[in-house]
Amino acid sequence: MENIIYEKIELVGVLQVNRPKALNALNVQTIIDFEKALDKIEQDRELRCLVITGSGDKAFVAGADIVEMSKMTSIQAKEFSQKGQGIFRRLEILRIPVIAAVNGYALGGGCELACACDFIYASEKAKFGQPEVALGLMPGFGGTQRLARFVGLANARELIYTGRQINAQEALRIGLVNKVCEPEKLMNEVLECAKIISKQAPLAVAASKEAINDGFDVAIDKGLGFEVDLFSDLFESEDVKIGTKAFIEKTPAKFIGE
Ligand code: DAK
Repeated sequence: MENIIYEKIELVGVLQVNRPKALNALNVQTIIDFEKALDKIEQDRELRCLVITGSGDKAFVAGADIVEMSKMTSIQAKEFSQKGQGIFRRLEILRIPVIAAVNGYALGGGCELACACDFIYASEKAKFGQPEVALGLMPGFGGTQRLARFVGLANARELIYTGRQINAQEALRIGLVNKVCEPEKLMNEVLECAKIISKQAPLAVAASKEAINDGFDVAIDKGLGFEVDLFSDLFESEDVKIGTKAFIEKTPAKFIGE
């Protein structure tokens, strides 16, 4: 893979978008490489958490590749948009949590990529924005749908209609990011959080993710129904026995993911 670096640190996958010369902008090749990495990640039953970040110290992802986009026909734009949306959706419904480690610019498709993750930690140097309207475009990788789920409709509208950039502190204030870290500490903080997630019962974490995602858009009674079903299903797992027994015996639980 030319534009994606993927490595595993114990049970945590780290996927790095790697086109630092173009501030990690998503061109067609990067999207293809991303798809390949995701194929591998989806099949890895050992993984407990995925972290997404950008190469270099300047950008997470500065958006879709504007140079490439400027030459696209509307048919190519549709294919590009569908491919990008497909990847982001796969991340959103991946059975393990995905954390965005935003180390710099997260603009346009970069902000949309971060919003397709479960939550975001940012470096003090991070900048977020949806500048598409300044290019005659609109968000095409889910920004009109997902940003509001992080920051509410009014904040999302303002960001999308003005195209303005916000810094990490403002992103924290409006709920786009969970935590702001010193740049050199960002990855450690994210990996620390991923490690804590990795120690929990994987089926329980996956079921929680599914209930949160599926329940978000439906009437509360329907969402609570999803929770009941997923909650009761867990009682068929070994990990419930392991977790509850460990609590009673006052020993640490060692989950097996079954
Ligand atoms: N695409 C291509 N190249 C980019 C890029 C991008 N998005 N962002 C930066 N680069 C390149 C620059 O052209 C420059 O290349 P060279 O000139 O060195 O060859 C290099 O990265 C370094 O950037 P700068 O020299 O500009 O660095 P600065 O520090 O001065 O500025 C910046 C950093 C992030 C403020 C600036 O680079 C910038 O404004 N970049 C563009 C940010 C942006 O507008 N991003 C949103 C892109 S639009 C859709 C699907 C998806 C989308 C839309 C529709 N469908 C098909 C419906 C998504 C759209 C977007 O994401």
